[in-house]
Amino acid sequence: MNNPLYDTFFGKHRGKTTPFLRLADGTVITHDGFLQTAAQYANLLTDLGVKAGDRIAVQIAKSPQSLAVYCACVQAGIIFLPLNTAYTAEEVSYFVENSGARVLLCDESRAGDLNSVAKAANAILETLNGDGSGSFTTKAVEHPVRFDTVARGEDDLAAFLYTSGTTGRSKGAMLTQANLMSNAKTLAEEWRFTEQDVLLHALPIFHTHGLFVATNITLFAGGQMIFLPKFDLDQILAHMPDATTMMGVPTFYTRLLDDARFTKDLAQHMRLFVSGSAPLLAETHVAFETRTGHRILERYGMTETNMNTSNPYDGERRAGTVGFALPGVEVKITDADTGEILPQGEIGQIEVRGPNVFKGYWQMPEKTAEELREDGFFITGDLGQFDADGYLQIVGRNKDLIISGGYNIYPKEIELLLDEEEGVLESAVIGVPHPDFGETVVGILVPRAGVELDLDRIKASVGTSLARFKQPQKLIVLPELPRNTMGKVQKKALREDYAELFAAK
Ligand code: MLC
Ligand code: AMP
Repeated sequence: MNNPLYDTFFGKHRGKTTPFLRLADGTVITHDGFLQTAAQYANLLTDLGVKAGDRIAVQIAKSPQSLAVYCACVQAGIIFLPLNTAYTAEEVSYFVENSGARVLLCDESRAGDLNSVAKAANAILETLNGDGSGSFTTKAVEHPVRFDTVARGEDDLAAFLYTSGTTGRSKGAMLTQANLMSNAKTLAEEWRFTEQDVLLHALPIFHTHGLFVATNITLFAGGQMIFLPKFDLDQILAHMPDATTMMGVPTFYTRLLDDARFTKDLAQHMRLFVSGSAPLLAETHVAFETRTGHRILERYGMTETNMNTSNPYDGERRAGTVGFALPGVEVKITDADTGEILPQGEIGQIEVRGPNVFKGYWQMPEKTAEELREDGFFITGDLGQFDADGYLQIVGRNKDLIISGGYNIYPKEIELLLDEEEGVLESAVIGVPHPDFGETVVGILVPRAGVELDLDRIKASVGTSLARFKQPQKLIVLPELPRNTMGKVQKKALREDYAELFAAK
């Protein structure tokens, strides 16, 4: 059957007994073994009544099995919707309802919480744990290890990744087969990935970076991954000698540099280190080169577009920049008011167009129209400029967004919750510099007249709704918020006031 994404990433590895995944405990999973598990899952999902074009929501720990669910979805034409394992039941409930997911797959420990979520959304709840056990596995092993691949076209949807918005509610970015294939092919070629490569994979696989960049490139090139459940310094150091490449968010690199065991010797044989998802400080770039002799390759992307730009593999990897537009991708800097292209060197909004750019937000045509122009250019919400040699520099954001350890956090979502707390008149949530996460969340609260706010209670209260990584690390009480003459809250001033809050570790 013709299913370009399956054929390009998975089908071509059928029958190969070569290693695909190496686990921390030494277990090796071959390409064919992986595909057989995925085929069992595809059979089971079909048995459960899930059809091509349906969605399944997946909130499970990273494991070979969870990756096989992705493969099963591609093979059966089902739209894969991975979710951050830190999301609360309240957060998951929104994604399941909004996407109309037919199945919700979760860890057994969350089943109690999520049962009612699935029920309310009319979805089937199945469990799959980090060790591969669970109701999903028990049922899947009864199924054949071959599945008739469902025919799909390049324009068909392969995945939804939810991304929050400045208005609070998350939007499901619809990614097609062509989006994923074109980007994986381009990146594998640009970064010279081959079947000889062994990628040290410690990123989560519920986001673009770990799934669509790291994994898809490896699948495309036919290489292997050392597949670690999460970033753990000891494990990274232990497995680096067996790897050729690594991808990470800046926090990975600052943590490595903070450890004296990370030496030039340990990194010498590595072919490539890639960074993205958040700004890599120029000083980290320089410190990394000083320590290891390697220049980290920084690239720029986002959920809606996969990767847009990259520093060159050959040629100068310039610190503080995200390089050049990838082949086939157009990048322009425009005036936010007029949409006109600005002269080289001027700061403006970054717009991108190419086969990597998503199809729109699920059932949100107005939101799609606000960000995706009719001519195909996507308004990223990032601000940038081209330097004299054409390298793109990201200088800020036109959107109210905090990036903490590579996770996006939209202040509006937190402000809406804080504003509902008893005694709170209004709130402002800002990102301040943090030595480990790059930025972290601070909430500023203005109490109603005469009220003394109980900050511990407020923290606990928002904690029941919000994933841990979104929760303010500090709440600060102010009599009023700074505003400009138009009445708009001056977040820049607040960020400046609290810039040093987490300065020392
Ligand atoms: C974990 N915690 C975080 C956090 N990650 N807090 C803020 N920001 C984060 N990113 C909190 C936990 O809630 C917990 O809090 C404590 O830190 C320890 O948890 P942990 O699980 O042990 O954390 P750790 O393993 O240290 O995780 C940090 C991290 C991880 C940086 C390794 O967050 C990570 O892997 N980030 C990568 C994110 C990513 O893949 N982004 C790509 C998005 S795609 P407490 O209080 O309970 O102790 C994208 C497009 C593109 O942006 O261009 O790539
Ligand atoms: P997400 O919506 O989670 O995919 O995050 C995408 C956002 O991460 C982009 O819009 C940028 O703001 C940011 N980002 C990704 N890569 C980089 C980078 N190399 N440097 C600075 N910011 C980045």
